[in-house]
Amino acid sequence: MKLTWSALAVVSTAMSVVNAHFQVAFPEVRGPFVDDNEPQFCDGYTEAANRTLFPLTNGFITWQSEHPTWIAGVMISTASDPTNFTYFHTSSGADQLVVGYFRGSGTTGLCLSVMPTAAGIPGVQDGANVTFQMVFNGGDGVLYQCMDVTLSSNYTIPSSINCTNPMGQPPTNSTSTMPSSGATATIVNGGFLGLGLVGILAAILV
Ligand SMILES: [Cu+2]
Repeated sequence: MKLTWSALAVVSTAMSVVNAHFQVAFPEVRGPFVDDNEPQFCDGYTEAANRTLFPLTNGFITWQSEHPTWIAGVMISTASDPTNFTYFHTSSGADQLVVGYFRGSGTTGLCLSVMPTAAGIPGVQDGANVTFQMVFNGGDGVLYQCMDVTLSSNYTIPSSINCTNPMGQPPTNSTSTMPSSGATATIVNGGFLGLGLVGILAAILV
């Protein structure tokens, strides 16, 4: 019986690794990561929660990935309690983006540069309650995590939270859509900086 349970534990651990997708570390997400729910809106959390301060300019999102290559982007809602995807769309139905979709690589120490006001989205201003929804595809479907924040021109992210290699850029095209597959998508925007640094490091090592 003991053997059976440890075998089950091994299988369970292996499955959780397989199912793991991506996890945001900063700013705080709506609730504890639930990998089975990550294909759903806001990782399954439909109500705003754990609202924290976020800078009006020069912000970033730190995160990690279990997939070595991926496509990522960040949508924004200016509603105080966005409960479904409609709140993250423009009036024309496109994804409302603060980080345009781009292809990148890496698993740890990842961060996305977020300039909330750069896209010129109405309502993105000092004191506004907004929600970021990070969108990710590492090859096993589109995944989501949400961060409810209050934008503040007086707030600076503590130096203890590191973003040494920011990736992503403000979207230049508001109609950008999430590529349907990590394998075939083209680089929509950004991403070259991080990949370029990896290339330089590889060149040095060689
Ligand atoms: Cu995954």
